[in-house]
Amino acid sequence: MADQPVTETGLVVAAHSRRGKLETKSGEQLPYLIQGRRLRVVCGDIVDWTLDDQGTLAIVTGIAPRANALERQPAGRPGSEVLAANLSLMVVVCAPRPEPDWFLVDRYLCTGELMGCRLLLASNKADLVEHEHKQTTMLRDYERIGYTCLSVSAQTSQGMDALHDALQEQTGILVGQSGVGKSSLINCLVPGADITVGAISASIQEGTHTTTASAMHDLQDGGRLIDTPGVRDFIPAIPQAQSVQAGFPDIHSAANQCRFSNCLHLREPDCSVKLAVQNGTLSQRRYESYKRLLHTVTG
Ligand SMILES: Nc1nc2c(ncn2[C@@H]2O[C@H](COP(=O)(O)OP(=O)(O)OP(=O)(O)O)[C@@H](O)[C@H]2O)c(=O)[nH]1
Ligand SMILES: [Mg+2]
Ligand SMILES: [Zn+2]
Repeated sequence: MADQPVTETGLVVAAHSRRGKLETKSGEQLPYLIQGRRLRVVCGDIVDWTLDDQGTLAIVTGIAPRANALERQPAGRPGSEVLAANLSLMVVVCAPRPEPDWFLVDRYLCTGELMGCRLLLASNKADLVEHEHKQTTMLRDYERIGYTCLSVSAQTSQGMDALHDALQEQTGILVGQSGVGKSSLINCLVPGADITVGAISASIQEGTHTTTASAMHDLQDGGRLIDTPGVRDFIPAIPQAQSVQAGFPDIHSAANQCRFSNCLHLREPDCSVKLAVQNGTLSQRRYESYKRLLHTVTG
């Protein structure tokens, strides 16, 4: 009788529908194929695998329970789509060009909070000084909430040591609009990564969606970092309206004097969140982000 194939565990470092690449426990990288139609594997997943008969391909047979998952609601259809798993840190990348979408930044921060991730805002292209003032003002707002914001430049390497330090021993993910420089930052942090980067379109001043699949990279001195395709839209998969405020620490802490414990801070009387917006202790822009996201979640 033939020997039973030995099942081992591995870490998914690249995933494209049924195929991808995993890292074995000994650190070797192997291409994989998923067995069965129902399994859906993403970057960061820990999977069970056996070697195929040729000894060159890993056959993935199962996924370990996820500690957390980055999930979005696909536009126009119900349910949720998992984009990456088992993350300890989310780095939300923005830049003065393309024109920042701060509501998108807020949606990512909310998602990271609900996932229990550490959060970091990386403002890239700090070398584009003509935009410095506006960018700094926005970042100060986020710092006031308690988020760490780093001004970095993949071009001049400004701030890269601080970003490198923040990523130590973390499983991090870079998220943000197309063209903000996520792949460029990884090229800076990981010698030899050599990821293709794409120019900002001259006509519409937007990124050109250069990265098309997530991939995980090992950092020098420990830590891993996932590069993701840039997005135009990202609708977090949040099951209940009440959860949204748990993803906005500034709103959550202003809510302690609301008359109703289940106050959504919309039209309820004696709402301390609305009062905080009126007297300027809570950012009107963040409150608007909260309301827009709440509206999206509740349809
Ligand atoms: N001036 C300047 N340009 C940068 C910097 N970082 C990246 N860029 C440029 O911005 C453009 C987009 O960079 P990418 O790294 O491809 O951006 P991305 O976020 O990975 O984009 P997608 O893969 O489409 O999501 C390229 O032309 C880069 O050269 C920077 O620090 N300063
Ligand atoms: Mg990219
Ligand atoms: Zn309230």
